[in-house]
Amino acid sequence: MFDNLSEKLQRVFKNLRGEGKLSAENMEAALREIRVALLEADVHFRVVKQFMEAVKEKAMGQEVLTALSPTQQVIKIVRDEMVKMLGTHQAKLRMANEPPTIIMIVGLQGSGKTTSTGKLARYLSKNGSSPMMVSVDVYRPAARKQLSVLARDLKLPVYEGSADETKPLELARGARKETIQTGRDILLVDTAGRLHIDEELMTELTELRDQLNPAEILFVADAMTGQDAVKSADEFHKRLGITGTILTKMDGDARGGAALSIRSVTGQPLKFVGVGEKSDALEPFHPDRVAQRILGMGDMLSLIEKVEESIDQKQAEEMQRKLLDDDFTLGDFRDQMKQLRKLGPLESILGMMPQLGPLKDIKNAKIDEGEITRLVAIVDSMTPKERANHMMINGQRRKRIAKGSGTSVQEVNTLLKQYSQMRKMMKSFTGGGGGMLGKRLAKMKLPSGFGFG
Ligand SMILES: Nc1nc2c(ncn2[C@@H]2O[C@H](COP(=O)(O)OP(=O)(O)OP(=O)(O)O)[C@@H](O)[C@H]2O)c(=O)[nH]1
Ligand SMILES: [Mg+2]
Repeated sequence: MFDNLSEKLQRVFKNLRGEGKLSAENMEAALREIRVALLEADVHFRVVKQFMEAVKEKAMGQEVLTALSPTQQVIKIVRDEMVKMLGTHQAKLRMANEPPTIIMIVGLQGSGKTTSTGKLARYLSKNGSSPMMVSVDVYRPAARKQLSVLARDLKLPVYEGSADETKPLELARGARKETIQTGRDILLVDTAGRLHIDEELMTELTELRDQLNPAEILFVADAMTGQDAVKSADEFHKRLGITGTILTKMDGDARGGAALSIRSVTGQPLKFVGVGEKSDALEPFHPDRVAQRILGMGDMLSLIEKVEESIDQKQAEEMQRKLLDDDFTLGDFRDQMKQLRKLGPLESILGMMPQLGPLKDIKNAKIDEGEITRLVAIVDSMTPKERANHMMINGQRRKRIAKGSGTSVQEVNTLLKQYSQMRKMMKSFTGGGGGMLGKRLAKMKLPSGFGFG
């Protein structure tokens, strides 16, 4: 569904990455392209405006993670804002304090209310609830029949109503009573739809709402109808106060932008998406996963997440300073190793960093978990003085350290050699003559341990 948008955004990021440096101009250009991509994907213009303002402000501002390259930062900002636009958290269904919880399903004709009622009943019963359904669509005889058939297939109860219950309010009242009497905890109320929002429908829905006091009023929006879905969501919300949206027909080929706009426009979360006609084609809506899918940069995004999770910003800056001041001790070396371990397998990290091109060979460094653990043990067996000054570690001391760490003198020697090499290498990167690579690395401030081996 988001194929087009996804493709365009990825192109923007790819172009950005191609630029050696992120300047105000290419940033402007990238932002312009992102804006056009969103509009073309049918995202509501007001939402686009908000989105772009937020991205711009952050991108130009100081709110940056120095462990990421400038391009990665732009991607991160766009990702964060996208998640925000979609709702940040997965919105759970609200439950009433006292059962039964009543959920009203509302929306325009043909949006998928009845289908979604069945899907939701199935979902709830699979998740430990015992739902009851009722259709209060008294205008089309087939409408209630449709829900009964669905319920029968699902082997879930539907309230059929008695002969004297001919009005929506009467049916709803009867259904609620039946729900309580049969010990069910949730009542799903499928309501009638109209081609357009009209007074009569709204009055009926507000009366139902006032009588039922529902925990949820879910607006069913047909993703295929684009901005119309956004507009009617907005109107339903103003008249009725919806508590969330079910977005149907996400399996279709709509551009998807409307889907991205409803939450921002109504202020109410997207709770579920319908992805097919069958009863099991309903998914809870996960803003982060959808953003991920749209940006289509799984690897880059997970790297960003890993860096966010595991790199202590202060520590990284401190490390940077130490490298520059030639103050990088064995203790720091150990700490870097520990950070590397938190980041996960070295190869996968390096694989995720396209701008490390010239450093690709380091992939062969092959530092594995066990090795890091051994290195850490060796450094731990040194005295603070030894860690501060590796030159003092003579043969006698090496023997002691090997014994203390359960390793061999050979391994201690190797570690010391690698540490010296790394210092030399890092110094050439971060010190004056480091050239392009050094400057880049310095800017990224990633754990420098991978220079090792
Ligand atoms: N592909 C696809 N089709 C869907 C989805 N949800 C509903 N439909 C189809 O949309 C059509 C209308 O669905 P209904 O559930 O009858 O819609 P409604 O809102 O109850 O319609 P009215 O009661 O007439 O207002 C049916 O053909 C459904 O199979 C979905 O997520 N994906
Ligand atoms: Mg219906």
